[in-house]
Amino acid sequence: MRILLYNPDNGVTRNFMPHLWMFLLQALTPAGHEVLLVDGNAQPMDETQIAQFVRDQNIGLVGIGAMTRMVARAYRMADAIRATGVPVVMGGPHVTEEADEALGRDGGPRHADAVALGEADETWPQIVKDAVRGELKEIYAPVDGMGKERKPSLSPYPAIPWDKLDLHQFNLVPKLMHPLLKNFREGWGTFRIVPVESGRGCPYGCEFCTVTGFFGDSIRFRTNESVVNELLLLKARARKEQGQIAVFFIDDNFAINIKRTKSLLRDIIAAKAQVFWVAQISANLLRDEELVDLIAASGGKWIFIGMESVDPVNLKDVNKGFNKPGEYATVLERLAKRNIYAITSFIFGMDNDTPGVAERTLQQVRTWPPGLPIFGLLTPLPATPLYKRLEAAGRLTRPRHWKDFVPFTMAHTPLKMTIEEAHAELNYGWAHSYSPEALAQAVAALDDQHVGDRVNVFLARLCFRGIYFPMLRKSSWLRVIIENRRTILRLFKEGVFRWMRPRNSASQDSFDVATPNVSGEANA
Ligand code: B12
Ligand code: SF4
Repeated sequence: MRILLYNPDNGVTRNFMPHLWMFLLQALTPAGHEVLLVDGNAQPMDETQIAQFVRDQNIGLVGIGAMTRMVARAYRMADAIRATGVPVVMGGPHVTEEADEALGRDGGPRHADAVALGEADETWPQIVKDAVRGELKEIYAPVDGMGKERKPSLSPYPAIPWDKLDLHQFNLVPKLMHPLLKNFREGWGTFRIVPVESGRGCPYGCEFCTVTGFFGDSIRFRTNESVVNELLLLKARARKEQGQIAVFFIDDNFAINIKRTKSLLRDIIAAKAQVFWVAQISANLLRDEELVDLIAASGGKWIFIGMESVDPVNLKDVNKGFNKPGEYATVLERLAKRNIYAITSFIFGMDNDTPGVAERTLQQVRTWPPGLPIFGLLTPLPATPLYKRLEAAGRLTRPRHWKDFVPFTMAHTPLKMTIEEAHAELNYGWAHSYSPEALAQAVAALDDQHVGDRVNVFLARLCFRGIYFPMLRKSSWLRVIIENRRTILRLFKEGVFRWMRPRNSASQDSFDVATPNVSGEANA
């Protein structure tokens, strides 16, 4: 059977990274089937096109995964596919919480033939077998013989054949630039950000977050060896293609068990498996100097920190009191000292927020080493404690907000400002952090750093701008490039100047040249 795994586009920007679930389910598909992957962010299709694709490719089963914000789009695509007579299975966090909605048991239309609840690592092979026999059940739940929920242990973990997969649709280097860039330094003909997980679960239970409910509060880890082997495979592929691969460790809190994270990072260093990587780590775990040393030595370049608010009252309200705004600056400086940058994520529209919250937040951000501030609105995602609290208090203005999804629009009224005021704060945060002046300042603040680091920060800011300001058309990119021409020209001149200078042996551009020694254990 030919199976299509499809991820709907988010309608705002081209996603910079493919979704892990597709590769994982592909690797877990029983032998004898062919699995095609289509990510709508990289290969946009409308309903007619996907139905045609399914017919042309003789697809026998379609799997669709979606977050809440993409689910309305996912349902429309599923409807078009089911109209061709091909069954659709849906999975992921949204339909796990709202299975009745997907199956049309809530009085609305039916969108899926079957729903995979929770983590589908163990149920997917059964789903495929049932589909072959034409005997799909409506619900697949990961349970043991006693009917108790069972979480995959991640050990063993399926080997994703990164060396053989067709990753064409996920190359971030424009085709035209390939011949020019493939011979630049160690090769930049392709650049891909690849999701890798080293563990699942988070015990913190922040009120707005789906993760603790979905993955559970007990954490499961892959073995170090399995992660290291995956990195080596990715590194070898990048080299073969004269390109680059960076890894996004998608664990919700990559350092949740510091001892284990250090041991993994040491193993990565010892195996020379370093690639540049990004991970999410909460600020409280970055107090450990040795951990931060190991992050730097193992290739860590960007750390995503869910700061959420600079107001301790807000943090306590959403059960994130372990974040201490007073230590944010110290943590960021600790990272910056090692050329590691932070993606600092903030939420506006919290209950203690008042008009002016964006400027108050930016006043703090401006005192920190430059990184990537990003902003969102407090969103009641289905089944989260936040959703339940707001529902019980009668505060939801759009209880099924995902059915009529509007990006960056609140679904409840904050306590101390109006919905419109919250939207204005969000807009202020983005506009003042991603204007050409703000980008130029971020680059200038790194004047004492290697030009590669400045280019890194600048390019990342350009890409992250697209989270909020639609960047789907080539003309939007062109406009942004023109607006930022002075900074681009400056970086270009410096880059050319540096490129023409002979390379010194301690170049920061490649991990193959020198591996810093960390606490004397790097090569242990
Ligand atoms: C990486 C990531 C991202 C990446 C993008 C996604 C990508 N390209 O991978 C980035 C950083 C861009 C991102 C952004 C956002 N994200 Co995000 N992200 C994640 C994260 C950390 C990992 C996703 C992952 O790969 N997980 C590991 C895989 C194995 O798990 P999985 O995807 O759930 O898949 C398993 C099952 O769900 C199931 N399954 C999934 N799909 C399917 C499909 C079929 C057919 C079947 C059978 C089974 C199945 O099987 C898989 C194996 O068990 C998750 C948290 C988490 N731990 O999952 C949040 C998460 C998915 N993100 C979330 C959110 C809210 C967002 C944002 C809206 C951020 C925000 N707060 O504003 C944006 C919006 C993205 C956009 N514009 O498209 C929420 C989604 C909640 C929800 N109900 O929708 C999550 C769960 C985190 C949270 N705080 O609650 N995100
Ligand atoms: S620490 Fe992060 S992943 Fe864990 S519950 Fe809080 S927001 Fe979710």
